[in-house]
Amino acid sequence: MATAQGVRPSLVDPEAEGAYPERRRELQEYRLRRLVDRLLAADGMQAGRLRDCGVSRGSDVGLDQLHRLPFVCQQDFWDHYPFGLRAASEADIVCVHGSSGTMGRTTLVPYTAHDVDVWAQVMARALGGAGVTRRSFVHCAYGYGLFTGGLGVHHGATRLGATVVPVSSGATDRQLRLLLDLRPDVLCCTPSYAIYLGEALASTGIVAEQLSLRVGLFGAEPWTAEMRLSIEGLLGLRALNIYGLTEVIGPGVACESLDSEGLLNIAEDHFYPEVVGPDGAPLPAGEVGELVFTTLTKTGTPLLRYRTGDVASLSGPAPGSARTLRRMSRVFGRTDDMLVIRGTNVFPSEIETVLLADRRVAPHYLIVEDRRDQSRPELRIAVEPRDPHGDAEVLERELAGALYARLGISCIVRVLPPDHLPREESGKTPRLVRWEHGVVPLPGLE
Ligand code: DLL
Repeated sequence: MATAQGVRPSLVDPEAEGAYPERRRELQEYRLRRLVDRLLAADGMQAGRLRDCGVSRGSDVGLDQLHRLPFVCQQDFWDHYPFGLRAASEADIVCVHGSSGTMGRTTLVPYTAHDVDVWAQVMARALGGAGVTRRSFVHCAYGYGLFTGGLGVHHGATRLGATVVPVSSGATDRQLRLLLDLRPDVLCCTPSYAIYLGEALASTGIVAEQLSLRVGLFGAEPWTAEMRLSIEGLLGLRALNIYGLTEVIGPGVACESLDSEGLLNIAEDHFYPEVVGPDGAPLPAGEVGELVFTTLTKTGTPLLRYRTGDVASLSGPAPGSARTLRRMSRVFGRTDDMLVIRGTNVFPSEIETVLLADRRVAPHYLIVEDRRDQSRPELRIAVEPRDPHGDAEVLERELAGALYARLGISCIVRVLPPDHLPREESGKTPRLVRWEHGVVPLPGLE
């Protein structure tokens, strides 16, 4: 496997990944109609909404009129907790996955054997696009459990015939030992855990060149180009972005490949993407809005027009690539984590871009939205310096200046001592905290 820029990894499923776009659209159209028939037959909440729109069979709908069909959203999962959106019979469900959701409420999603098969297939494609082959050794440090990260990568790696080491998350000392002893070429984990692992390695005096890693698939939380550089520097690999969500399937909905030019190829033969504005109206390619997915082939919990809350844009296929799939940008943020500070809209990832562009800043930060005075919200930002002996006051002043120049708002920046910010060893790292009353969420940020 080569990871240099310009490498074109072969397709795992040429018929699906390399189909003529017109041919794929016919397939999507056909699958959409069958999906609508499945939803109507299940006679659940989504069937009711379809009938309210005058749809009584699949042949009533087409991709051109998709925007007229009703949405489904996370609140619907909560309102019908635990399994109210299930469309298959109980006997056909083979597993349940879940996420704690962005508002801390659990969303549970039942999968059929068919869904798991689709998942393995799209994950195998994602890994293949990163140059992973049957000869690869995949160190999977996503959590195994209700969270889809660990098992999703696992299904895809075994489908591909690679060797997967199901290390799961946490127990970092053991992870380091396995990275050295088993010499995997592929690492899969959250980007924040990749940083954590890289720093733990560096603290033991091991340099990236002593590792055998060549590529990593990092996702499950937002990250920026600046974070990518940090990970690549620490671990000596090519860092690719993988996206997905439990409600739709888990990881594998979209993934960068070595030749996708920084955007993520969408498995759009299974997950039909749209981007909509705040009013729900579809936006043209290139415009940034909320991602919406229709799960064309799922049977356990099929979803018509699921509003993800994730903010991104759509693009056509990578020019000259054998992959003809449409691509999506990285996720810029979530509709529910967009901060409105004194009238200015800010996504936490824009703040990350500014912070990590400064080489004096370590890739750890926390944004505190201070709303104790509702009429004058403040952003307080904690960072850690790479060099503990640097001038903290100068760094604070200069970062505040850079944030003002980029975002147009003044922020209070505090440089805290190294290792002062909380690290998450077993999952997604919270980067944003709201402070409405009580004591400061992080000492030193007052
Ligand atoms: O995070 C699935 C996953 C596992 C994706 C491993 C990639 C790798 P959930 O726990 O349901 O599923 O969380 C889904 O995480 O709606 C996004 O807000 C966020 N997310 C996932 N991948 C990315 C990414 C998994 N690459 C929620 N960039 C989604 C930014 C991401 N955000």
